[in-house]
Amino acid sequence: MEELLSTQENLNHQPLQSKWRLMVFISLCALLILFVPIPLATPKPTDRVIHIDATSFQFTPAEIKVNQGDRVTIEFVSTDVVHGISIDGYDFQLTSDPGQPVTGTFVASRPGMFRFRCSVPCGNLHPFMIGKLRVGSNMLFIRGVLLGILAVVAAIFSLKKSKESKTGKTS
Ligand SMILES: [Cu+2]
Repeated sequence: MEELLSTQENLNHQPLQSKWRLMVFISLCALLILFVPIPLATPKPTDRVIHIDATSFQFTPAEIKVNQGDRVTIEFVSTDVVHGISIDGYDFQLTSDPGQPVTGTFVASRPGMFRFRCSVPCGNLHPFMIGKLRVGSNMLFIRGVLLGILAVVAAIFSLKKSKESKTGKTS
C-alpha cells in the first residue's frame, strides 16, 4: 500500500517537475536567441554609390540597404523644389537645388535601422518626407523568426507532455 502511494506521488510530481524543466529550458533558449550574437557571415565592406531622387514629398528609393562598414556615396538630386536629406544617427546632410545633383559620402559604421528625412522645409507634407536606411542584416527580424520557431516547438512539446500525463505515461 505504501509503495502504491509513493508511485502515485511520483506520478503526480513528475509531470510538474518536467514541466518546470521544460519551462526553464525554453526560457534559456529564448534568452540565447535574444542576446547571443548570431555569427552571420559579414560581407566585406565595399564602396557603394546610391542615387536618391527627392520629389515633394518623397524619396526614391525610400529604403536603402547597406552593409556595416560600407563607404556609401549618396548622389542626391531634387526634381522640383529645394530638398535636403539628413540621416538620423549619422552626421550626414545634403541639400539639392532643383536639378542640381550633389554627392556626399559616409561610412556606415553603426548597424541598425535609421530614418533619413528632408532637411529643408519644402511644403505642408515636409514632415512626412521620410526614408529608411538599413545598415547590416536585419537581426531583429532573424531573432523574431527564431523566437517564433521556439514558441511553436514549445507548444508542441507541452501538448505532447499533457497528452502523456493524461494517458499516464510519464517518461
Ligand atoms: Cu522637405
